Amino acid sequence: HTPAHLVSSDEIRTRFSRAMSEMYRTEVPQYGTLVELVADINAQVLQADPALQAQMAHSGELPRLDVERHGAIRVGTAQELATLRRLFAVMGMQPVGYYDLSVAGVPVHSTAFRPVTDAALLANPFRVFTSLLRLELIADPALRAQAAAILAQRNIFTPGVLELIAQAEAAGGLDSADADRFVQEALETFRWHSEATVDAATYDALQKSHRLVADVVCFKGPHINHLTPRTLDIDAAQTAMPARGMDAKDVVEGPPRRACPILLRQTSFKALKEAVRFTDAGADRAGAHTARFGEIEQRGVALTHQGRALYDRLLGEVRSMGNAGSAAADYPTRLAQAFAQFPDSHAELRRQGLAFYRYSLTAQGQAQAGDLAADADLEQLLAQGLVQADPITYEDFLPVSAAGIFQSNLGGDEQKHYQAHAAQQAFEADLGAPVLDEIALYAQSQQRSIDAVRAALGAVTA
Ligand code: OOG
Ligand code: NI
Repeated sequence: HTPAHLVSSDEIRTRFSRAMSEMYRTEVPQYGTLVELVADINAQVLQADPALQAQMAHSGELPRLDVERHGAIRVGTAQELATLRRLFAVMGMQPVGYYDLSVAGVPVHSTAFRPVTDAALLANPFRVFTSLLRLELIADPALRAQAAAILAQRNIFTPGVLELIAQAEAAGGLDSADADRFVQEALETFRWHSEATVDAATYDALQKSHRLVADVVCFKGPHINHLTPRTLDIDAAQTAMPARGMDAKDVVEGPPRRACPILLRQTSFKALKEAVRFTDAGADRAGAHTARFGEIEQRGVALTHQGRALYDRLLGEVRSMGNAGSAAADYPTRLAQAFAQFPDSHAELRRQGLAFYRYSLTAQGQAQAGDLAADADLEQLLAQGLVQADPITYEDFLPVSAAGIFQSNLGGDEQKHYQAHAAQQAFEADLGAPVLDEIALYAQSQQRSIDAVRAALGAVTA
């Protein structure tokens, strides 16, 4: 627990996510437009769907909706990744999940830093999808060595933030004034720098290896490349984007539209072309770099291992049909057809053990708690209206979707292929810690809610 004079890590995370949002709004004004669009659509959806409004109010998710967003960054060295882990820990964010993007032609592997407890997620679920460049996937040994040498020379953290991280680790937190300083210093790591650290020729060579390699290696820091607000109707938002001047990606990544949303659906507006200055600027050409974009997402219920396996199988089937993948014109139709096999009511998802739920006593259940056995059958209690089951929101990411988002925003059409394998152990060694298993976290959260229901029943009976 946080000593009295220190602010909570939830509070630091909230201040940081607000500061990031303000900074990105100034850097990429279309992000501000997107946030406004999402707010309009969310208000309409909640007004039109009182049941959803009631369910989100009951689960405590309504107040977090307006502040909810994720961001993404890409770093180049183990030391950068390990220091980010310590920086995010000050804000109560732990590395959750391992994502291998090399299978999708992107030379990185990733984790998501996010809060993990039920209370912290409700307070502010801010997450940062964080990717580490896999230098070993640069084929040309000379270029690989050059990239490593360039990265070895940069320091993406201010001296101030390094001191404050150490101070927070030693004291178990920061007081309010230090928390504000920490936020300001940490922001510097995520800021956009238009001066590249390399000359135009080096940028071109790295860009040719993979556009992402140039993005990671050629700048002073790992600029935040998007921030993503949460919408309650991604199709409505997607349709409304062009009218507000945004160049929307063609398809929504993830599962199709359903009555009971599962996992995560995402779409983005394409990255902007921004002026950059190389170290030999003025010589021959004006530099430009495309990296930063906007994204929106709709979150649904978290799936069990079994539900996730079904999702992966159905998505795989749709994507392997024809060779255009999700670019094919009939992709949305095929996706919807394939997912007809995925039960689409919460009762079925629950009964078949496909998704996670948080159980609680209803008002009626509380009134009758004394007359009920602590080991009463949950489904029966649900049927009797004594217990209610709220879907547990998926707080993580999807590798195939992430690859789609990466690709649509790197520009260029070339599709790379890597003979790489998932390398979770190497990633964790670089991170300096194991990543948490997201499905275990959802299972624990569900189990805690069941234990609490049984305790409430037992407490009165005993
Ligand atoms: C990260 C792309 C992945 C998501 O929401 O799946 C991502 C990146 O482009 O760095 O943010
Ligand atoms: Ni994203």
